[in-house]
Amino acid sequence: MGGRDERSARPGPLLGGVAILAYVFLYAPILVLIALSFNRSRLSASWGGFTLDWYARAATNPAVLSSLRNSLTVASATTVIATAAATAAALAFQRHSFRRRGLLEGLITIPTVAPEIVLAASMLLLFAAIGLRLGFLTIVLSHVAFTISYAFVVVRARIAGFDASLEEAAMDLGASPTQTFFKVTLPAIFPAVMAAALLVFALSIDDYVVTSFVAGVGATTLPLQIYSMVKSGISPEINAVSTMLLFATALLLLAAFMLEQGRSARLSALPALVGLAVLGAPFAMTGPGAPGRSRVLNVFIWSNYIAPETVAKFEARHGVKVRVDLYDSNEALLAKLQAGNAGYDVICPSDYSVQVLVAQKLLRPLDHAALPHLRNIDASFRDRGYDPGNRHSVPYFWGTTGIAYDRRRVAGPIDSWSALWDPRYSGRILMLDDAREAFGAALKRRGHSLNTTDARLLAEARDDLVAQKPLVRAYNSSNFEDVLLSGDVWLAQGWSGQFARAMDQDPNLAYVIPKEGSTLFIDNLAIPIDARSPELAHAFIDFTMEPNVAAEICRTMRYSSPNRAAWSLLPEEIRRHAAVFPPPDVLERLELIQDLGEVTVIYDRLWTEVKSGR
Ligand code: N2P
Repeated sequence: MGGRDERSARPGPLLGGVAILAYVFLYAPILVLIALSFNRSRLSASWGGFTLDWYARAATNPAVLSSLRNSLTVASATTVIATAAATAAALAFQRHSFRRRGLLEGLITIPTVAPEIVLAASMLLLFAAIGLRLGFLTIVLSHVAFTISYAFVVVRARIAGFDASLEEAAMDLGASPTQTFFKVTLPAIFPAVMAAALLVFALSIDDYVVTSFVAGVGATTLPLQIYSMVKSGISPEINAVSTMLLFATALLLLAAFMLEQGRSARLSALPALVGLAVLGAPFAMTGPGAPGRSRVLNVFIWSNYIAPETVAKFEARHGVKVRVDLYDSNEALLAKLQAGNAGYDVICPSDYSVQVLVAQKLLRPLDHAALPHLRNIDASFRDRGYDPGNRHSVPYFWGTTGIAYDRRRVAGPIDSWSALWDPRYSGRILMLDDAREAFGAALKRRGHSLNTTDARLLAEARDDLVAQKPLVRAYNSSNFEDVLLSGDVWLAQGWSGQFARAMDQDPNLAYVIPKEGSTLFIDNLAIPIDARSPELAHAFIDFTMEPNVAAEICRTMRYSSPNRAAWSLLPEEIRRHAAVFPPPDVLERLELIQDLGEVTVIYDRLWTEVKSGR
């Protein structure tokens, strides 16, 4: 017969080409990530030679290790609970027929297709409603809730052909139900159960979305840690951690797949064991972690606002552990505190956010007797309108919003916000991912106050930002200075301190506060109303106001210090740095962002319109 055998026919060149492209599309980003994890250079733009350094660093980074430990704990607990429950459910559906079985079975599997973000938000609401404090328990409960469906699908499919007469025979021979389960049922369905367990483990260990909603302080998992590291700049260390996580999950999934395909348990155990070994290796290399300290202070602060060595000094002095979580916008901070149960002891809201938090009774009044170093704060930063008498907050850093640019690539000195709308720099512009700052730039550019509540001016600013969008390479409030340093963008809106640090690394960068004016921010330390260690929180806040400490914080982070006693301790080049301590005529052009009450909602709506590309 001249008929073609479908199965052996080779794909035509077109189909083959498309298939290859699809694989490239799928795997190119991962390959780049893996390659960069071996890159000696910090910058992703250039290859500095092969190194394993980043793996060594990641494996000895205490934050990475403790988040890995958390992830393993959560994933193990989730695996046991979800697999057991799913197996029980699958057996029940297999053995018994009851009304609405199809419907009920469908309901169990819905979470596999439901948007994860919906599940995440509803979990958070549920926990708030029943007053459950966010932490390990809430993460495990949520992970069980979404992995159970996957486990169910796997077990159910595999036992569909399970011969129930074997169980009946065992019972007839006098075995009790328990004996029957362990001697007959379980061995028969074991590969399916193991496959489900490995899948659950893999899903749990790399979940970000759900976890980010329901994790409280101290329960930072590895994916959350990776994300928080990304906020302070993508370092190859993150690429190394991600590569290890990827490798381990892929092996676990491979083992699950092999078991499902009916391969022998022994053979399948190999990838599973290697995967688990990769996850456990950092512990083996470093031995048990530092002895657990009893008291813990949970700090939630802007990224790039405190150096690990400063935190370590406080830990050593007080014999406590300080956990630091990071954020990049006041809105993120407010959302976290408003959801309740956040568990932080010290936070760092900007001026207008202090006002919002005080109005919502979310801050604890400060005990000034416990803050003797408050006197070091310069009078010009005390007793400001957003917090009269510093009853709820003390200034930590101040700074400005401006434009930094690469002098080699940008023609002539920049002096106006309009530069960020210049089509010559299309695709080379970065804007802060921050509603008030982006609108601030658009409003100032047209000569308006960045606190306007005039609907017409706001609509016009929105249109300007929409028109600017095609020129914008990225909206980024976390490591904008790195993006500039890497050469990906030539002009960036951003905050002074990080730009001042970038200027040290690359003398071709310049920082300017546009002539139309800009934002002055004063960021403050404060204590949430539900802080668990308010005394320690006071001690920490006071510590940051000691002259030496305040000087160190300013020296390492380059944001401006409101601490008068620290000024003389700063090196000359910082004291005279125009980006860190701008001259008086520049300061005059600056405005503090104010809380606009109900109008905030309008800013949020218009900003969403800009971002979603109206
Ligand atoms: C630090 C950002 C500066 C804070 N990453 C702006 N209020």
